[in-house]
Amino acid sequence: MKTIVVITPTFNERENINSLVEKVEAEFKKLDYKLKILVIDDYSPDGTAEVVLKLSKKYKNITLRSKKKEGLGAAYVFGMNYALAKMSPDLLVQIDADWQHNPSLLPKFIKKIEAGADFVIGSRYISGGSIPKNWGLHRKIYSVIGNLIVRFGFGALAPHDWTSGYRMMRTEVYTTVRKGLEAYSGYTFQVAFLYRVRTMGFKIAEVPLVFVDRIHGRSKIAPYDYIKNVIFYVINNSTFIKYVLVGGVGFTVQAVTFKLLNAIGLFPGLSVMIGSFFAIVTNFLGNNLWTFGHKRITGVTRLLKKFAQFFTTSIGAIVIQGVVVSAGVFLWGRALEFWYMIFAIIFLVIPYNYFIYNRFIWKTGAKKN
Ligand SMILES: Nc1nc2c(ncn2[C@@H]2O[C@H](COP(=O)(O)OP(=O)(O)OP(=O)(O)O)[C@@H](O)[C@H]2O)c(=O)[nH]1
Ligand SMILES: [Mg+2]
Repeated sequence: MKTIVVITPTFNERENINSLVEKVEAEFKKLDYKLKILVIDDYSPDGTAEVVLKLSKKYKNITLRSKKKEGLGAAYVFGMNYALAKMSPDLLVQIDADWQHNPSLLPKFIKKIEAGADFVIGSRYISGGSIPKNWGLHRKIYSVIGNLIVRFGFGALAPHDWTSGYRMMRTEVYTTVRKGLEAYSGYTFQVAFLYRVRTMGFKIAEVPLVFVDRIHGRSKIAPYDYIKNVIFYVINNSTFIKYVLVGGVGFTVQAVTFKLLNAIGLFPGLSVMIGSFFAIVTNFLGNNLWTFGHKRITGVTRLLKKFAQFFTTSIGAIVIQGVVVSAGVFLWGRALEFWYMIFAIIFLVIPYNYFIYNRFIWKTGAKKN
């Protein structure tokens, strides 16, 4: 029989933990799994630990570990490492103690695993899932926008819910992604964890989660800090967002040079060429140092060779804009000429360059050439 370890982190969940544990126990009566429950409590001042100790007298499969307060991610890393060392799990579960993650979904999670998934998420952003109707507008916006930023940054159509903390996984998923996870001691842990799971190519499934508001106790999340940390994490890990930001700087350099040179009396045709050259240099350096920093080109000869290649491919972007703007003017006249250029940049130049950079300039294994 397979062993499943359900880990729940607690901080001041005295009013929730008893009924939650009872419900998890009840769910597993119907299932052919050996259940173990692991509560990671950060010395909650409200006496959560005493309630768990009482429960552990009634159910022999409950373990309580207490530690100093270090945040949600730290509690999970501690709990998962403990489970690996002492509880021989085949499956691991992350569940909040505050009843926002209904244990009645656990059999559905297990079905997904049995059907071949490695990692299952209780998802609020798929059909059948939802966030609380009574949440204030700002909380709804934080949650929805936070998820969209992550999905856009990572180019991820799926999974749909990156910040949900209701998850089940095969143990090997954790052992594969665990290295370095200690760095994410707070709520960003969930995003960093899932990013690694997805990057390693594990099969991810989602189960709709109706996420209700807490009834007892208080939320520990600081939404503003949370979304700020998530955005930093995504920017730091998303090649595409870095590429767009560097492109924005390049565009600004070009515009400023153009205006300055024109102001000192240079012929605009010449200013625009000098401006484009500066933008190309800015893009090359910015992308080499930051966007593709993990594949950085080094050495004077290689840098010059790659810059020549970069310069040549940039001509493609110039031609694309030339063709689109000319076609626009030819078909619909000059009134919208600026917008033809913007259209060409957003829908053609950005994808074109991104493709070329990944495929030719900073291609994987580029060091060998
Ligand atoms: N051990 C431990 N548990 C924590 C810590 N912070 C939060 N938790 C627990 O993690 C779970 C989720 O925390 P919540 O504060 O409910 O966060 P949330 O569910 O994202 O936010 P709400 O929707 O506002 O409840 C709960 O079971 C908390 O008790 C912590 O620092 N240590
Ligand atoms: Mg909660």
